[in-house]
Amino acid sequence: MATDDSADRNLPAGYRPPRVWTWDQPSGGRFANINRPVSGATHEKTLPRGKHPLQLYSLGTPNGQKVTILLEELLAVGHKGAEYDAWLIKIHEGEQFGSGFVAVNPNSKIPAMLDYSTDPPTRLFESASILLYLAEKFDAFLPKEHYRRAETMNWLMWQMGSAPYLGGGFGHFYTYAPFKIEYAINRFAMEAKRLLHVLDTQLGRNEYVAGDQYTIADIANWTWYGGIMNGTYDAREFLALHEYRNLARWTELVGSRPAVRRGRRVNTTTGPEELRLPERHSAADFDPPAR
Ligand SMILES: N[C@@H](CCC(=O)N[C@@H](CS)C(=O)NCC(=O)O)C(=O)O
Repeated sequence: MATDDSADRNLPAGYRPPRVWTWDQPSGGRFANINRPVSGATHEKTLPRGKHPLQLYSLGTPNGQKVTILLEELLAVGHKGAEYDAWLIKIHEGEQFGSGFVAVNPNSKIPAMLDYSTDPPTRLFESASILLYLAEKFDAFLPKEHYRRAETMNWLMWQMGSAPYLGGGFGHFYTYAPFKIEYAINRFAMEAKRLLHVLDTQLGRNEYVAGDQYTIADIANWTWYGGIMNGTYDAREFLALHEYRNLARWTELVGSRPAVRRGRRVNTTTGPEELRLPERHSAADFDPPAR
């Protein structure tokens, strides 16, 4: 509840929250047309199914790329069972509200996955849940020793808890909101810098996020924190990202892995043409198209 009795400083000036909030106007901004205050399907639509046991329904955002990077890493070390079909879900067109998608993820967010190698098929949603499921299924990128495993989980959960501040808070108000709100930008720039400093400090003491091994904690954090270092939200100058030298080292280290380079292309539909791969159904899809 607001503590200041004067509404003059509110934005817009004079605004007072009503006694009961009602959904009577779009909020403006990039996601206004798809946001609703209720969950559930808006239309009937079955999901496509390809030939592999793992069916991924996603988009090449930081949360989506986590899964495709791990799948490409698993394939790179020889886990043939990690072959997958990656289908595109156009979230800006509301495809996450189709009945088939909602049956896999009642929260209507990418990434979502079905594993048909189990009976009944296993449904998966929440990117960290998918990472953990795959790491356990293939016994890879998740250390077994007590301390290392706990550290991996610590940093995996830290990333999941911090993403709404980095993306939904800083990214939203600095980049996507229809107008700039100083209060919101200050609040979330402060938090974004604090988070960047947490990770930079950890990477000053360790080669990888959870210690001396590359794990699912690196994959989860790289798509977000490596992303912002590489230009997401166009905030390099605003957040003085050059200050985070350890983060810069690790961003480059992880980003140069061939599986990371492949995984980040999957379900990507924007950016340079050669880095896009809207759908992926086999390793051959990465080959440059014949001219
Ligand atoms: N905590 C979820 C967040 C997933 C999420 O926010 N996905 C976004 C794209 S990165 C989405 O599907 N947005 C569509 C919408 O909000 O309707 C996860 O890590 O999987």
